[in-house]
Amino acid sequence: LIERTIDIREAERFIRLFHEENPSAGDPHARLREVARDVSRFGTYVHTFEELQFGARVAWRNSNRCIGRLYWRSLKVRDLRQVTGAEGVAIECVNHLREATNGGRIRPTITVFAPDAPGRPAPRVLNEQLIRYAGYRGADGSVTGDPRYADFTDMVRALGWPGGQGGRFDVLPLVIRSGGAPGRGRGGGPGDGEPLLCTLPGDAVLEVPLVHPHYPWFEDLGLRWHAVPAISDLCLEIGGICYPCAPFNGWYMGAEIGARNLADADRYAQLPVVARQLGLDTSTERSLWRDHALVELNVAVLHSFERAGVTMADHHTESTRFLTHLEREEKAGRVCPADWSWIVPPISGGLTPVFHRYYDNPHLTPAFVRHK
Ligand code: HEM
Ligand code: NRG
Repeated sequence: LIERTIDIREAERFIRLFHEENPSAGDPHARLREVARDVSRFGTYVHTFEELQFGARVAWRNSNRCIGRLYWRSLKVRDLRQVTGAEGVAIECVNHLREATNGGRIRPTITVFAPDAPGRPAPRVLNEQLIRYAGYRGADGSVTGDPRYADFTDMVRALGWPGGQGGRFDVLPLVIRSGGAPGRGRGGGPGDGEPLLCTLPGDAVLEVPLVHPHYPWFEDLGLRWHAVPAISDLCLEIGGICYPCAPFNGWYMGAEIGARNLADADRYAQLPVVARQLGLDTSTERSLWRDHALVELNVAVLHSFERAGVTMADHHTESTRFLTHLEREEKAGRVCPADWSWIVPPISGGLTPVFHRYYDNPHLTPAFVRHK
């Protein structure tokens, strides 16, 4: 929510960057004057489509936690800034998933909805990602499903979500808080009234059942994961303007699922289950049963996505691509900000080249930021 005008210095810095990196856009001076005038009159200004597209791509390029940035120039930008209502946001999030999923050939995509304007906050998606699994709390304190979303699941049930099948992989509904409207006596506060709940239609959610290339019993674990990671709770900040509703996706790196979502003790905690099936000695850490089970789980994830024809990267390939990206950025005369602790994969870190070096890590804009 912005009550005041946007920061003109941020706007000017962005316009200069846009013209520097896009020589065909010509001299920035006319545009700078226009932007300064709009900001002084209206407290904000409107990006051209080219500025928006460039801003979103550079926000990806500046994402210091992201190993997948080699293809930042090919991000598909869906301009839906005219959509200001919760229903419209829900419909277009579903369309985003359909277009980005593309039958398994995943296309990195961002949908940009209306920005915050002075006194008129924009709508927001409250889900952390467009597709996430519910976590149902049992009477004994255990959770069925993804424990990470137990609080969120409580919240949507309080809002009237009847709940799915009560299973381990029930897709949560979208929860969209509508924006405020000017002059409606809302005091500029974000959408009063209940947020909108929207069940994702089945054809918008591609999922992959997990099997192992050598162990038939693996299928009986009943594990699965969704094809598309689509982060929906970060603000896209470009030239002083905040787009609070700008869900984006790329494809998964297998280890995100195999070494974290299904392996973490506070998530699906599958390592003891896999180890038991493998007949490993779990009575001592020195048998490295956890490590062995972790590798087999990750083999299953990569194999299953490949079998299903769904785009996924392995951590070795994605690490090599990231070093190529670093080289290209250096050649272009830019520093590539990177956070070692997020870039290094959560499995076999030292086997990947990204482990064996340090990185610059300045905070650059445009950027994806977490607002309160
Ligand atoms: C984080 C991979 C596309 C922006 C990450 C992480 C991985 C990753 C492994 C760390 C996640 C974690 O540890 O939980 C990839 C791959 C992509 C891709 C393989 C394939 C194309 C994108 C795109 C964007 C993006 C298209 C934005 C336009 C980010 C951001 C984070 C991140 C902002 C940090 C998220 C946070 O702070 O929670 N990415 N990414 N990535 N990525 Fe990417
Ligand atoms: N680890 C999270 C997803 C974080 C972002 N990862 C990507 N992003 N691959 C998870 O759901 O496991 N992306 O835009 O492709």
